[in-house]
Amino acid sequence: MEIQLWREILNPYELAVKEVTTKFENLVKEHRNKGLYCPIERVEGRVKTISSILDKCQKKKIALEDLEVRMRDLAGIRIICQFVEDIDKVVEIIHNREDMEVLQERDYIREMKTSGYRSYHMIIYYTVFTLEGPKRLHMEVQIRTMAMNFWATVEHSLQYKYKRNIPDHIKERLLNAANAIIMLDNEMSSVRSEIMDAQLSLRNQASIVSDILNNIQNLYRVANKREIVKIQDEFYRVYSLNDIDQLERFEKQLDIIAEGYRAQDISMEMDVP
Ligand code: 0O2
Repeated sequence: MEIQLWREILNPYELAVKEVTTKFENLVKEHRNKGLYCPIERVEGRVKTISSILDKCQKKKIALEDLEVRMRDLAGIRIICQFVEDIDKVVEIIHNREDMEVLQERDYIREMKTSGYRSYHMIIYYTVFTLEGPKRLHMEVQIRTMAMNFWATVEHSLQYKYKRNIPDHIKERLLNAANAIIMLDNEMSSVRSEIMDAQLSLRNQASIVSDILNNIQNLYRVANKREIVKIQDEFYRVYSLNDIDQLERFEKQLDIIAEGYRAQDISMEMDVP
């Protein structure tokens, strides 16, 4: 097939990967902005490379004219979660979306592959809009924990190195590692709520500090120097107490001072062209 034709075929898949990645990333952002825990840690996306497509066509005896019907992972999204429990939540999110239609699901988490591979796979339909009009295409979504992802990435490199013929002694090691990863994920699940609390409060603290610094910076333009220095010193004092309630109280007091000076509006007014 001519390179030009490959590009024409793969372009809509690239668009689909970009759109779906952005949609999931935005979901993460929305959760964080609202101070909510997000079951998605990060999102990756790729269009299968031409050499990988040719390899798979050969292996699965797929004729090039059947490519788009039979190779359903030309577009692929990988959703990485922190905890195993998050995976079911992501699956539910995908089922509830109106822009994605689930065609097939494979649960390699409850039923691990003989290689030790674990991941939740979904094939979905997704529609992109191109010059030629709407195009409904297949997309593979792989959902797994960070630990499962680590294993799969390492094993994938070994598959490549040994041309899918990994020696038995390495296969055995990989299976041991896969079992260790099941244990690791289980251990992490047992302290999930502790970890989630810690992460939320860390993010909350970061957002309070950024709000305070924003206000101090704006006040620099309007308040007198001595007052600013006092506020700054007070901020360092409160910060060093390592007490989120005190920091929150300081943030509110500073909001009132800034409101008095209309300092909060300054940056917005300055942004207007
Ligand atoms: P690549 O290079 O990652 O794209 P189907 O795709 O449905 O026609 P298949 O391949 O049996 O048939 O589907 P399956 O088993 O759901 O696997 C699809 C993808 O999952 C694979 O794509 C891999 O990305 C991943 N995967 C499946 N099994 C393993 C495994 O044992 N180890 C690792 N590391 N990844 C695995 P490709 O096209 O095989 O490869």
